Amino acid sequence: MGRFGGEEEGELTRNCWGQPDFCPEVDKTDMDLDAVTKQSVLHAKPDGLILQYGTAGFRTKAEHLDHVMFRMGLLAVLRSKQTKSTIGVMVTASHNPEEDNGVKLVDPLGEMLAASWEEHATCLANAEEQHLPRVLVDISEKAAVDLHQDAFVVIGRDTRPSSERLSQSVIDGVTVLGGQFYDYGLLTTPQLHYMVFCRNSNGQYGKATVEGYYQKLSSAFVELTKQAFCRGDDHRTLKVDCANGIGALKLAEMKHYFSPGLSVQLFNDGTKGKLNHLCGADFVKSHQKPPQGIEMRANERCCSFDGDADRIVYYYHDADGQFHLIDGDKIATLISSFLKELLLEIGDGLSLGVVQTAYANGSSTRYLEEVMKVPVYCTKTGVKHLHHKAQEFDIGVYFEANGHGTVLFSKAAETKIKQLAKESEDEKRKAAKMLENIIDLFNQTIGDAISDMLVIEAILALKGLTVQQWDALYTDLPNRQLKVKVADRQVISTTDAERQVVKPPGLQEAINDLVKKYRLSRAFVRPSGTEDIVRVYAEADSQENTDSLAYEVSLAVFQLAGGIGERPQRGF
Ligand code: 16G
Ligand code: MG
Repeated sequence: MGRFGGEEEGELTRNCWGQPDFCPEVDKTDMDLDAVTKQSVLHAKPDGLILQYGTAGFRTKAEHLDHVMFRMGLLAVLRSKQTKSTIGVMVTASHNPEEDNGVKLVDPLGEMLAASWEEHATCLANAEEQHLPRVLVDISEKAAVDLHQDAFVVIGRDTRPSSERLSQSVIDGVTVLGGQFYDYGLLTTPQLHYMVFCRNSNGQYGKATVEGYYQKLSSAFVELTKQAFCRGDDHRTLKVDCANGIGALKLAEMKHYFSPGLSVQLFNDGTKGKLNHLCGADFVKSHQKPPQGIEMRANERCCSFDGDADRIVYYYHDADGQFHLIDGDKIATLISSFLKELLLEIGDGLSLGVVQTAYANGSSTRYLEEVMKVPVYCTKTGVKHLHHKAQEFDIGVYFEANGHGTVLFSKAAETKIKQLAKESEDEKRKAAKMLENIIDLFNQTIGDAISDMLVIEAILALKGLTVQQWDALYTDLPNRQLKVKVADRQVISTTDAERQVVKPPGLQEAINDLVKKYRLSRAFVRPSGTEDIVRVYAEADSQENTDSLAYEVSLAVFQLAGGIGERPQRGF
């Protein structure tokens, strides 16, 4: 048998979508496909299992993922050769239950994997064992991969019990294709994104070590807050629910770097509870209640990370014991108003834009546009969509309501700010210096709970704002999210950043009629990218009306889009 598993070159075959294809003409001697075949047997694909590289990579029960991990190791090598850069592989399933796992690739600038490679990833993950070598060759050909190039892959993983073994499978994939690798072990997702960018910018973005990450963020935080703490406001504490995930380990290591400016008290640190179980940012946002395992006193500032620490939400109990959630929308508002003030001070005409999704509370959009006079844009759900839109501004703020977001500064904006911080006169220089530190404090590769937390804490300290004052910027419209089970969620297709349904016919008209019945109302539906369900979102003038609207829209989805199982019920 030859190195290509005995297949003849140029022979008519089927590609991974089952269409006839010609075996491509790449120099296969640069991939030891025999070795791949042998190793792959040790990471065999379960028969008939089809998975999709979704919004945030592959995600399913951990026991079904071994072959996917091995193959993403292979793919990372090809992507690294093609881009002539270091590529990241993160093993995590974020806020999903502990039994799940997942994997995503990180592109050279620390961004999410390019869309065309998501297709390659899906192809490779679903190839039957005997077609694997051919699919690898096919991808190399289609993507014009120079197989003579060296490849380097960095790997990180969260704290799930399955993650260590699965990241070993990634390493098997990398090494069998001759790639070099560095295994960072336990990392938050945003830390891995940071490492990738540091390496590909030759250290310009920062030092590609955990220590380098702690130092870069902490020194920016300390510099930025010097002014506030000089006023004597030096005793700030924050309670952090770490979702029993990786955020707890990393924050415990890091907190000494930014204390005494801020002291954090960690809860759900993984010593007792289960990952993401009744805690974490996703739980708090979707249930609109505090996590278990945290002691909250009236008016105390608390926040929750999700399982891989790329999302954050804040909250507090008021004196009457009422719970108040401060989600991604309000975080974006706080950050944008602070940035806008600084930009006015430096007066340099740099553009500021805010990017949201359809899930953004209507009150937040109104406040940003009408009170703050900031342009707001809406994209489809998923970080990559928001991130790309935010790159169009000098300064682009993006946040999903669920608490995932960051701020991007264009190269030109960064240069301008650095120059002003050196040259201009006093007031201007002070504002420019603050912006300079803010640039360093944000993780510009992806939303990062630790970095966002430090930015928020710095702003609150500098502005002398309490959590209640922040919350009072605007009042959220009551909102409700529901899930509907349908036979095939792909029967629903949407347009206008997921705000309008195109198919099935009649559904949008039905939603429009229902929305008309209520005041200040809005509703939309979209197929989830991470679960086998359709999501329904509604908001209106009162919680009662919102719940009623959400129920009626769910029923319309059930009836017009092939609902299965129990019909949606009134009351929650
Ligand atoms: C993923 C996305 C998140 C999005 C969510 C939507 C990334 C890194 N994460 O977690 O941004 O809000 O999916 O899930 O892109 P859904 O499609 O099930 O509503
Ligand atoms: Mg996450």
